[in-house]
Amino acid sequence: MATEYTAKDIQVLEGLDPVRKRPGMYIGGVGSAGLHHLVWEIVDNSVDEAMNGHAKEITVTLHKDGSSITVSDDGRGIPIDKHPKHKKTALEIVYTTLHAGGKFEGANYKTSGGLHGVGASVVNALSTKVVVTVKRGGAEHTMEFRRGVAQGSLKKLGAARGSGTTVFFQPDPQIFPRTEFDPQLIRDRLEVASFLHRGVKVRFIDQAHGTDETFKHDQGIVDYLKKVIGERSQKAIHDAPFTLLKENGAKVEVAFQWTESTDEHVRSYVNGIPTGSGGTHENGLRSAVGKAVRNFIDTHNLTPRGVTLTGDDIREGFTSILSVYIAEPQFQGQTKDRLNNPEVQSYVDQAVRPALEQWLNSNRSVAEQIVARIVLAARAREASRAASAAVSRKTATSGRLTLPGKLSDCSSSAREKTELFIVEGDSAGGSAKQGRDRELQAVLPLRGKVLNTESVALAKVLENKELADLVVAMGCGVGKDFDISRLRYARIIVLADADSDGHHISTLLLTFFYRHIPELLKNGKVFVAVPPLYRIDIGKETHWAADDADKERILKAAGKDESKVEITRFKGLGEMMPKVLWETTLAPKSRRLLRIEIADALQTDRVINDLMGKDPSARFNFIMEHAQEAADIDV
Ligand code: 0RA
Repeated sequence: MATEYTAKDIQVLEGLDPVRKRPGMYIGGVGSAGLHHLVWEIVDNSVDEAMNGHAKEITVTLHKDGSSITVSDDGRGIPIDKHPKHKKTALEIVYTTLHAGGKFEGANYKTSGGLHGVGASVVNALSTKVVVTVKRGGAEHTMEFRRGVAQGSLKKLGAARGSGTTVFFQPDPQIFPRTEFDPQLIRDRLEVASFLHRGVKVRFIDQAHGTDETFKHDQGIVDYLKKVIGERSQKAIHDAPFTLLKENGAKVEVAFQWTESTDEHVRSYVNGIPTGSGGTHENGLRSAVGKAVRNFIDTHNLTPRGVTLTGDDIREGFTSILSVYIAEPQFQGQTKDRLNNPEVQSYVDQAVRPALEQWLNSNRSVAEQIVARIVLAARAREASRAASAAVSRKTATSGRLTLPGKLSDCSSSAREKTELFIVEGDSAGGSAKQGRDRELQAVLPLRGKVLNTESVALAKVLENKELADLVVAMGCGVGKDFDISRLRYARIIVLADADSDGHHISTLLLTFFYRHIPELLKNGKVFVAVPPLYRIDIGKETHWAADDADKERILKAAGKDESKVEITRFKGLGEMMPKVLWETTLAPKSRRLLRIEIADALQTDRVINDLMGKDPSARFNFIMEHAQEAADIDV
């Protein structure tokens, strides 16, 4: 055979009619995602120019109408010389021809992949109007299209300095039911682009809402990693992240760091497109990290005794940014955001693994910190598994678990009505035990000190007898074994003295819930009881005051002869007669309960972090201020 043609050599050039007939085939659909694909496509062309080192600035303007956009860059400008065979400018060919083969003929630039390679012509076909302006060779030229059809030929506007491309487009309402762009979506995508392409200045002018933002990150994805860790209010356990940039069949760029957080977080991109459902590139990263870390542990005899490390242990708190560029990405899944190219897994694995091993070996103290973190994760997993195994074993054998000896459980098993009171101290526990409704209210007295769990790993937390007992009593497990459906009570109520010691205990318990079982708070299961501090007898009437302000208010309202008033200050819950405790604090009809909620997790997280180690009562006040009154929840 003389000449062999491969599919690659065949370039099918077509008119734009098919695009208008079946837009979904080219942009996935005509909903919001399809509409925004137009933006990504035009922006990606400018990003390509920047990626190849020719453009330094990209400006995206959302016009006042909210549904037309201009994208401009200071790159070389789309070529405007006439193509010898087609007798058209490259600009016109790019904008009016469907490139079934992917890249247009003679293009000597590497594409970022853009809209899976479909090109600017698709945007042109689906827009009522497109205006392309090119500065190059000392002059400015412009060309206009309507629904993909050129309106006359390229026009010279006049002399101009510099070079660049500006594209205006307006999506066609005949194609898109809604043509308004979402500025937040565009903003976020542009910000990500500025992270993925270090040093490129990306500006977003939103004329519809009057905002103007510029993104530029000289440290690229390292800056991105910092931002992601900060946003999730995590704390890195080592200073410098691992970073890598390598081209071996694919361009692989990665930055990661281990944090104190219990979850793993990966942001991945393929050709600048977010891959929210992961795929082969993420798998490659995962296997590389797993193998490199294990290898390091093995070579340095750091294997812990009594636990086997799993991949999840290794990646607990692992936060990373992964960006790959490949020639022909295949996407899969319902939202087409999972990478499916099998070869990419080994590209990433082979790029990351040796580099990470070397990094671990040449940063020994960091590596040892990471290993310690991993071993702790494994121990925590073991401990919480053991704790919940104990619970389910007991439930399975007797139907009732062997609960902590000091728990006075309720007799009813109607979980939707029962309550667990966590009570500080034995004497208070005694009063609560006698004063409660035995059918529906359980009492768990805490004897020893509650551990401050603010920055303590779960394994350590569960070594604390008081907290371990609490976990067993609640029955819902903790950490990865948490299962809210196994919670044995409808409400978990913290009952502590109205003094600063009591506040301290409450704070420690709430910190434990917040840090280690946040789901309980998210589901509104945690409450703080408000016991009275004063008993005020006015004549035959008895009033209860939660604090001094409350007392003043009662006295003022009564306005009676002071001599007829008798005030008793309770030193602690233990002093209260069981019947009084029932009436004031336990009885659903007359008590006050505060529901503790996480209104804004991020905010709460920051505040708890800030107050760490400071005056515990200040911390308590914060939590109480944000607690919701829940006086009238019925049982
Ligand atoms: C092909 C060749 C050359 C530039 C471009 C494409 C180009 C395309 C776009 C799309 C948006 N902005 C762009 N900037 C550049 C350069 C050919 C040359 O000058 O040698």
